[in-house]
Amino acid sequence: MIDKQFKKEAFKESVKENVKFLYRKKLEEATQEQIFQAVCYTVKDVIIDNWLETQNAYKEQDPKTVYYMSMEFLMGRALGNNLINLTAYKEVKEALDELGLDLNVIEDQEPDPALGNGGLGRLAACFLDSLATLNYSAYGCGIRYRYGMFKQQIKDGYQIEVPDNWLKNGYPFELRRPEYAKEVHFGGYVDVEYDPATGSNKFVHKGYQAVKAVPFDMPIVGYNNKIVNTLRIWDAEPIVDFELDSFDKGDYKKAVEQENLARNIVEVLYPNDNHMAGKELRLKQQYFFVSASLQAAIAKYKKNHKDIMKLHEKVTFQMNDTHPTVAVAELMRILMDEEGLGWDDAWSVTTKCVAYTNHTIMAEALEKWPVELFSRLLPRVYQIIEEINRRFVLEIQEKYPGNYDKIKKMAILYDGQVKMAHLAIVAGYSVNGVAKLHTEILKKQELKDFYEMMPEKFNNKTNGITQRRFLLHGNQLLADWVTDHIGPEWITDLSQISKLKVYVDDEKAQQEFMNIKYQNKVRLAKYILEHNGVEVNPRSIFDVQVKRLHEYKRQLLNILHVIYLYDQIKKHPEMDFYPRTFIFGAKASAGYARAKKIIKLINSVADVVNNDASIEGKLKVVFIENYRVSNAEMIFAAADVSEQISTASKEASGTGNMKFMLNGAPTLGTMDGANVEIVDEVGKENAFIFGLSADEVINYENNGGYDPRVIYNTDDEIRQVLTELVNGTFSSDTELFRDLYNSLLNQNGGERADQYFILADFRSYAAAQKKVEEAYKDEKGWARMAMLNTACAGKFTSDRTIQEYVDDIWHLDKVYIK
Ligand code: Z16
Repeated sequence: MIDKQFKKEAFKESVKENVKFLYRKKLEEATQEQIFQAVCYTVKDVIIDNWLETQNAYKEQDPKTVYYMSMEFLMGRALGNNLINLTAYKEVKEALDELGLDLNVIEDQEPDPALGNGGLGRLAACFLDSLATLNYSAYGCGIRYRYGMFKQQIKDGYQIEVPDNWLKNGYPFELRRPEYAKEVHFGGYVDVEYDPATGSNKFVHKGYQAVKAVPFDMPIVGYNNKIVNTLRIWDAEPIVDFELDSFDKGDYKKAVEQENLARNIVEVLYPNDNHMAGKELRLKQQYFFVSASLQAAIAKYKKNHKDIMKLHEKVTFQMNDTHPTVAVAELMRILMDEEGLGWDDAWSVTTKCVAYTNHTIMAEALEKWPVELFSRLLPRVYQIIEEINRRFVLEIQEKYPGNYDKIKKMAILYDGQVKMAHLAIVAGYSVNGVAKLHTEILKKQELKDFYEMMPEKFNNKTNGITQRRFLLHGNQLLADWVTDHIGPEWITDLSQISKLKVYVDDEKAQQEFMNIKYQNKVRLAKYILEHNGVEVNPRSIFDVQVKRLHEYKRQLLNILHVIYLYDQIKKHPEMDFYPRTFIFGAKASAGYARAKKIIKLINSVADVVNNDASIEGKLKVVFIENYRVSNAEMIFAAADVSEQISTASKEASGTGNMKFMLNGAPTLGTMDGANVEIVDEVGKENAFIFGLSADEVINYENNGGYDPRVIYNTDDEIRQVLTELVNGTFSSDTELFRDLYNSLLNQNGGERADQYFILADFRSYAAAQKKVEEAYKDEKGWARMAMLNTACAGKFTSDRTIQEYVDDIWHLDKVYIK
């Protein structure tokens, strides 16, 4: 119990009061959505007290602050999570019970704030939770998109994208802060003017369009420590008054343009994961929130510090991927043009303030902007990048005289492009990868030249997830069971969960653990029946692959294997087969045709398999519509098998893998990303590992690929599976899946045949799947393995990740609230 508001009676009164003043209604007359709003306002009242106290403590203690700069924050619902972190969940549930209300139903009223695509955005959300819980001063800095990640509907097996109007009914936890608004400038040109005051030239940006950036703050509640940090997301508004008073007075066209600019900028999240679309509006979004965030951070610093040269002692900016890396040049601009520093001083401060996290080696994700576009949109910032580049090229020449290849590979400006990763590495005081293997590949392959020139910058920070959302909230049965056995310390110290190891051979504990899994499977089966109209057997193996749809993640391998099993059962109806439910969930980028075709294939296979009475329900295939944070929590809790089957070297880390592990689902996966470290922790006998290694894949790639036709020609069963893509088995239109078929067998333009090594890994995947089945039949053995996965998940808390960032990169100070 934290505060008087959560004494049950006071809480109930407050909810009734809120329903009254918000809606002029009695509780009995209010809709569930209205009650949701009323409950949120009651909870927000408590949060605001803590928020004020936290910000006062920060003012008094003046700790160093991290600004986590990210285009994406995939927060998921706030109500349940806030109650969990206020340690008020159970009391509130009871209080609502007494009012005849169901907290689960009320939680379900909340739209998922889905201001992110997938792993990168969810990681940012887990990091904010851990920063607050570990008593660190932190801001998340991002964009308040009017429309977040689209809602996915499945019609006739096809994905339909529906706009996500998450602000429709008003979002109760956000606060508009117009007093902290900032101006951001686009376009125009730069004049050089002599400044008699300093006797030197200054650069003046003119003829630009301006937008007003208005911050909205969301509270980030730490677990049971009274800390409330802030996620600050920026909205855009036109600058009307300014325009009418300026020298442009009466410039109607410009006023309209500024109005449109403001409206467009924050309209929608680009729905691409691991892919750069190269749109001008995207660069506008990036500069918009970066400029506003930096201005706000510097204004805040200057309130109680005089010396801008010491900015790095109190402030650090972490750039989440290349998306916010224009921050490097924008910080230089502010320090020089607004704070009056010279180049060397500005560079010295900037390079102590900014750090960069790389999240991918996928070539199509690397951000490179055409110089023409960049310099037109951000003329002054571009000028600064030119100068950073000029000086860096000189450094390269000094270190590698006459080696023009180095310049070609490392310059920030080359071939008419601005290479954002290079800018981030040159300016950043830290460059990190997100899993051991990924960081090694960065050092040895992708960023080899940079590593050779500045090895001291490079480090690894293996990703993590918050156990507060993905166990305590998402799997309350298991959370209670864990607490009953080892106490509640795991909630803020996940390493404690290893204490469960003493129970893995205890039959009673095994039964309880598997019974909880069963109940969670029943809950998911009910959801599937309600949403898909498919009946699944909760006694079958729940084999789950949920993540963004991407060829490198190889959902295609999974569904081809399902087809293979289907063929086997049809051919040998008498054979031993343990019932299996293959569960998929995935959004495809709206413009990613092949990914959408894979969704259609999964649904087409599901139609055939689920309705074939001859296989007696041994095999079911389910595609869960609109996979998102809220249903993810339920899906992880119910999984028996965690599919992590990316082509080795391609998945930088993965974080879903950790959520499954924590919830007791062994990994069926490749030696990729953080899977490698999962196996290190749990032991290879408690995972199902298959496929080419990263080295083998990279070797093939550097030597022209491999020939999938050898496999096609020699393996009859694989050939049969592929043939069924184009012979009418799953669609009367035999051309429907032709592109998928071709992609596996034919090279196409610059794209190699089967560039993600699906056929190469097929047999070893099928063999690993066979081992899963054998292992599952051994009930005790399986229970032991599942429990060991939970017990060995301690490393994968984002609390550990954040502490490593603090120790090695940020050097933040802890703040305690009395
Ligand atoms: C993204 O979600 C990721 C990388 C990236 O460059 C862009 C986006 Cl939007 C993902 C990685 O694919 C995944 O392996 C990793 O776990 C996640 O970022 C968080 O680091």
